Amino acid sequence: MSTEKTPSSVSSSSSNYEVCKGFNGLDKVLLRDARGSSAEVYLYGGHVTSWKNDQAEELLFLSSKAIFKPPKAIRGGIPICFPQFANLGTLDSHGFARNRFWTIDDNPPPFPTNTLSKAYVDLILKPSEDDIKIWPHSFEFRLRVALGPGGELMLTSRIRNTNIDGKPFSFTFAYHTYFSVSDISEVRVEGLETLDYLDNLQKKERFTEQGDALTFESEVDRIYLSTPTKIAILDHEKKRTFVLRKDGLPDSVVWNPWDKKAKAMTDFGDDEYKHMLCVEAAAIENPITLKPGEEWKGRLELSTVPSSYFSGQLDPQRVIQGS
Ligand code: TA6
Repeated sequence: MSTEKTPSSVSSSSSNYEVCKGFNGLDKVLLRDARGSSAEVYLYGGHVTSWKNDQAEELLFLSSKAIFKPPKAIRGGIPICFPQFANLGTLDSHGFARNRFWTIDDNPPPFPTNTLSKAYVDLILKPSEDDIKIWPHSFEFRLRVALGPGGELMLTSRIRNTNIDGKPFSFTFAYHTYFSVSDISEVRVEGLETLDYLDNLQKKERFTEQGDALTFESEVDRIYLSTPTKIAILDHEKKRTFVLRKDGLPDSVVWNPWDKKAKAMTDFGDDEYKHMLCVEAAAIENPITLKPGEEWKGRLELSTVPSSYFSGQLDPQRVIQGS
């Protein structure tokens, strides 16, 4: 991964962000919140590659072998899977949004909710002629990436069907988030207990999760169905709990390639599986269908809480049931 250049600051009445050159000269947007948290978004893929708290600690995993060169998707951060999740269709794995160049949308339509901080940017993706050849639909995909007053990272996708031939279209979707964890064998995921899932390691056979929190000791690749709007990822060693909130995204994918798959991936370090976990807010089981003129919204909010026995935050139920 190569060097970076000095940013040029862009401040509009409502938002302020900086645009600069990232790895391989790719354009990226820097967001900074007054309290010190920050985020980076590459226009290539509309891809968040960094989210840091007010202590400048990186909260997302980005592979040291990530390739910042089209058509390869960036390994880590938050790739966006659209209009197809994984191989659930005729397109390449996870669709094409993650390996297209997005642009900054300086004149977005009114945003549904008030973004409290000014640290946000609006991106937009529209299909190219080549995209329409492989997926014959016209759409506008607007993505707002924002930092909240408490350092939360919020991604809001608005996808509109702009077909003029009256045709509806259907798609599947995921925020393929790579969380940075201290030691995968010390991590627990709370909120998916007793739910059904499709196991990608067993031909998508359907199983029911046992009662306890998820822990990890081997490869996992599962699509949990109809999951709660809040999920907790507890990293004991870091005494940190990630809280994932989601709207319009009923499913959750949990993935860790473990050692063998890690070795097989050229853009992933052999031991890096120990320090990452993907928990992905998704819409997979029931594809989203939009008629012309209709718009879908899918929102992800990530935050962290210190998890210690004293704060009671180690009691995931308090995290899941709390505000
Ligand atoms: O989200 C889980 C998954 O679909 C896994 O099956 C694995 O393939 C992973 O995504 C990574 O996919 P990628 O196409 O980025 O190599």
